[in-house]
Amino acid sequence: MKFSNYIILIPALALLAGSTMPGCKPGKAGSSVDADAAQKVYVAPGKYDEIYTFMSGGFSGQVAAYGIPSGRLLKVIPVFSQNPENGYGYSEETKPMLNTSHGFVAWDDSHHPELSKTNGEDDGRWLFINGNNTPRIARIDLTTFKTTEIIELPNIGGNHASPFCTENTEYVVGNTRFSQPLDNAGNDVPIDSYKKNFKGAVSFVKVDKETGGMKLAFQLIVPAFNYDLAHAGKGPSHDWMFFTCYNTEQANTLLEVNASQRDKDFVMAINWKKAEELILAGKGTKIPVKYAHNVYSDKTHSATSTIEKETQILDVTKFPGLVYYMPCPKSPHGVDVTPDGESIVASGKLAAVIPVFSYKKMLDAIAKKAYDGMIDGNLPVLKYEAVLRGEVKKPGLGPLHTEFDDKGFAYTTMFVSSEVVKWKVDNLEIIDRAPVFYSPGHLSIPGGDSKKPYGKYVIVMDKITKDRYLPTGPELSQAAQLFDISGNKMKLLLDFPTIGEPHYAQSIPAEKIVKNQVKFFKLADNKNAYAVKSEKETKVVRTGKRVDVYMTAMRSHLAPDNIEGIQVGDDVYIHITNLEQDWDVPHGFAIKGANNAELLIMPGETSTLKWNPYQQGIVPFYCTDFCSALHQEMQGYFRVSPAGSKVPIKFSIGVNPVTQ
Ligand code: K7E
Ligand code: CUA
Repeated sequence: MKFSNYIILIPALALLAGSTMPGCKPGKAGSSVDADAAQKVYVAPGKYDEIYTFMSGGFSGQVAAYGIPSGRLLKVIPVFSQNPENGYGYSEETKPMLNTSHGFVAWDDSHHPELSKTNGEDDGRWLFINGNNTPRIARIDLTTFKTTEIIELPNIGGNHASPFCTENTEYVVGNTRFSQPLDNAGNDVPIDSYKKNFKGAVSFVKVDKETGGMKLAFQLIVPAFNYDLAHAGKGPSHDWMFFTCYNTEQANTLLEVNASQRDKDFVMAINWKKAEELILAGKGTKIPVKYAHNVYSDKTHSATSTIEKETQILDVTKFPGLVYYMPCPKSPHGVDVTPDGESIVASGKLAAVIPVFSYKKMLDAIAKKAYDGMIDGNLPVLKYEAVLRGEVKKPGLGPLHTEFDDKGFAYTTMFVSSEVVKWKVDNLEIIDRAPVFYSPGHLSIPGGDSKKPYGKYVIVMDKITKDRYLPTGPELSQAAQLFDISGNKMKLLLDFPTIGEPHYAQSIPAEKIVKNQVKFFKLADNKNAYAVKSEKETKVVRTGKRVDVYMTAMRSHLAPDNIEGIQVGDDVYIHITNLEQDWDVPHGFAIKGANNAELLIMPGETSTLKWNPYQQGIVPFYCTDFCSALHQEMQGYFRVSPAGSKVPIKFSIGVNPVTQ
C-alpha cells in the first residue's frame, strides 16, 4: 500500500464510521413525532398485533419475533446459540442441532432472516437465517417457532450473502464473504497467493416443497471477491440471482483501504436456472467435502446430525452464459429487486448515487455483447450505461439497503447521514427523507422484498442509539424505529430496543402465521425412544455407569420425585415427558449443581438432561416454569451415594412421610 493512497482515502472512510461524526447527528427526535403516534402503536390489552417482525439477533446467533406496531418482544427463537432459557443446545435431543464439521459450535452471527416464498410472496411457512461465522443456513418452522434444520456450507468462509430464496423457494442461496481456497484443495498456501488460490462459492440449497427439507444441491465456483448480499429475481427475472461484490481489487490485507480503490465494483448476475440445467445434465464435478446436516423431528422431538461427504461444483468460467457483471459504484452492500422484477437497486456504501439497473437492458446488453472487459478470462463485464436504467441522485451518504412498498415507492437507508430516503421507483425521484437515530443498517417493510409488498410500516434497524434510551453502561441497546409509511410523508411512531444486533428483519401480516400455530404436541404421536405416556410407565434403569430416568411432568408433580441409588461418577440421563395436552403448559426442569441448563418441555414433548453427579449428597430438582397454583410444590430429590455403594436403585412418588 502506498502511504499517499491512505491519506486520500481517510476522509471517505472516516465518514463510514458514522458514530464518530458529530455532524451526522440530525436534529432532536422529539420534534418529528406526531401527536397521534401513540395511538397508532397502541395495541390494547388482549389484542393481537397486526404484523410479525422476525429480527436477526446478530452476534447473539438467535432470532427475535416482535409484534408490530407495538414493538413488543414475543419470543427469542434459539438458532445457532445455546439457549439456557429453554435448554436448546443443552438437552440431549437438541445438541445435534449445533454440530458442525468442526464439532459442537454453540454460537454464530446471524444476519438475514428470509421468509419462504410462494409465487414471490411471503407464505409464512418457514424462516431461513444465516450463520455467518461457521457457515450455516437454518430453517425455523413457523408453526412451532422452533429451529428444525441446520445445514452447514462447505468451501466458504463467512456465509454473509445468505440466505436468499428464489421466487418459489426452489433454492435458498448463500455466498461467501471471505473467499478462500476450496476445502479439498491443498489449503496450506501463502495468504498473499489470494489471487491464485482463493475462490468464492455460491451454494444452492434445494428446499423440499412439502417438508421444507434442505439439501445442498450444488455450488458455483466464482471469482475470489467478497460477496456481500443477494436477492433473487422475480416475475420476468425469475431465473436470475443478483449478488453484490466488493473487494474486486482482491486485496488480502487492510481491506478498509485496499478494497476501496476502484470507482466501481460489481453486481454479479447468475442465471441459476441455467446452472440447474447444467447440473441436471451431469456437468457438475463431485468433490469430497465435510459438512453437517442437522434435522429436528417433531415426532421424536430429537435432532440427528449427519456429516455429509460430497458436493457438486460448477466452475462458472467453464460455462459461458452463467455469470455477468454489472459495474456498480462503489463498494456496494445491499442489492434489491423491485416487486415487478424489472429493476435491480444496488447501494454503494461509498457512492454518491443509487444506481438502478434494468433487467431488460441487462438482457439486451448480453445479446449485443455490450462488454466492458472480462473477469477471470471469460466472465463478461457489461457496460454500465448499457445496463443502467438510471440513478437516484443525491440520496444522502452511505446508502445500504432498499425495500419497497405497495404503492410504487422505494425506501433506502443512509448509514452515514442517518436517514431513510423515500423515492419513486418509476422516475427515481426523491419524495421524502426522514432522520433516524442513528446509523441505520437494514430496513424492513412487510413483504418489502416480495412481489406483493403489504406496506404500511417500515422498521429501520439502527446501529447506534447513543441518547435514545436510559443508559446501560458501556454497551447500549441497538434500536428499531417504526415509521408509518401509509401517507406521503414518513412518520416516526416508535423506538424499541432489540436483542443483539438485528442486521435485518422480515415482516409479515400476522394472519399468515397465526392460523397455522401448533398449540401442543400429541402425546400419542410422541416417538421419542425415552418417552413414557403415563406415570405408571415411569422408571429408573441402571446399565453399568449409565442411569436412565424416565420421568413425567404434569400439574403439579414430577414423577418419580424421590430417586435413590445414583452414584458419584454416573452418567444420569433424565428423560422428561410433559403429559399435558393443552396450550401454554410447559414444565421446566432443573437440578442443583448440574453443569448444564434447565429444560423447558412443551406439552406432549420429551426432553433429556444429562447430569454427572460428582459428590455424594441429597440433590433437589424442580420445575422452573410457574405452571399452576401448586408449582412451588413441583419438586423432588436425588440421593447420590459414593461410587460402588450398595444403595439400590429406588424410585417413588406419593409416599407420605407423615403416615410412615
Ligand atoms: Cu448488517 Cu445485511 Cu450483515 Cu447490511 S448487513 S447493515
Ligand atoms: Cu410445572 Cu411448575
